[in-house]
Amino acid sequence: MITRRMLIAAAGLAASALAGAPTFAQETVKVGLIVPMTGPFASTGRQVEAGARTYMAMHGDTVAGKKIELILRDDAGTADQTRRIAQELVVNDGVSVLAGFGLTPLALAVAPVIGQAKIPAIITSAATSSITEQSDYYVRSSFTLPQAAVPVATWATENDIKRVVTLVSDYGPGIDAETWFTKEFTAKGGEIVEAVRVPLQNPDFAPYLQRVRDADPDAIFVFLPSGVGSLFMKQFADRGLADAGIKLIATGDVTDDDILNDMGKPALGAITGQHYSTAHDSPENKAYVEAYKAAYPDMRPNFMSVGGYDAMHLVYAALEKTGGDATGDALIEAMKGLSWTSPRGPVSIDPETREIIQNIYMREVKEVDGELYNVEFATYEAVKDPAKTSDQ
Ligand code: VNL
Repeated sequence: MITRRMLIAAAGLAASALAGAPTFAQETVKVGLIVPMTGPFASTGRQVEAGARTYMAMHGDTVAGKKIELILRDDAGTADQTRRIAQELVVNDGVSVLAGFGLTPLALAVAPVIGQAKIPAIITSAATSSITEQSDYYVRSSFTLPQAAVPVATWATENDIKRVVTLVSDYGPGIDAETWFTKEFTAKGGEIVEAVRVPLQNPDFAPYLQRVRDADPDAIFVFLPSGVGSLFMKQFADRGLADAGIKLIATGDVTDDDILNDMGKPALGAITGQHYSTAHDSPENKAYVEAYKAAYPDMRPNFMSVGGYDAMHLVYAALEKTGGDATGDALIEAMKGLSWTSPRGPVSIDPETREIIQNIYMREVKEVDGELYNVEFATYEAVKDPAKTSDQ
């Protein structure tokens, strides 16, 4: 005989079984963020983390019924560690997405891991064009050096700059910057007087800058990775290049908003091309800078931070599109073709190349209210990575 007491007990059991089971709406999607938080490129890691966390502060930590968990890991800028950490995050933590990768060799190190796990890796920082060709699971929220360097070259030829010395870090993004600046600049009638490549680690610019001064070009075109610009700017001033009338043109990595304010007078007047400036004038950027500074009062958001911010947007928007399906193939497919308004301006993900299509702004370093900023004065709209466009 079934008694009333037995029924109540059964109902209680069922209720507790339900309470114990993870309800669908509470499921967690883990995002593994691997960046250098220590070592010479720690500023990149700090900025990417701050951008990603600011996105979550502004948009909450649930999307499509899933709770988003960000797991931050420091690879100290060493490719072996990037690969090992990526493996651990996949196998032990069960992440659905990887993101980060402060430098090109670090991004390249995870290609075999994401290919095997079949999960997306969102590149927030590294900017050598060819990285995304090494796996179908890469998608980029940063930029590529050809994308930034070509507009700088176009602008130079239209502004009476005829003879240029190029100076770049001697690795992937530097070679990309040199190649694509030169291609555009010479196609439009400019002349490259000399091409200088400096070591990535501990560069001493002084001897090279002396050579540049002797060559007496109209301008020097420079690419150096984020963080290295301060030392360059000091030696540029010390060697009297600006006084000799040699103009500084560069990709925005050199006048990085993170360090620009400390560069002082020598940076004034530098002309750069890039996709993000703290000073970008839009409601979206105003809201971003405000939220960022509320959480990180001692920092200024730079282009690395916006790579972190938009990486999180990619995760959120892809999950919304898949209705919460966080399997790798569903996510990477959903990311292709997404478009949105970033703090940097209008952007989209090229479905063919998984590269970000974005405006490249020409900027001049100016003093505004006692601080140095990259002030935008011209826009090249919806620039694709030229290294992957067949008509180039
Ligand atoms: C890279 C490109 C790194 C641009 C950067 O800063 C940068 C890279 C650390 O691809 O290694 O500003």
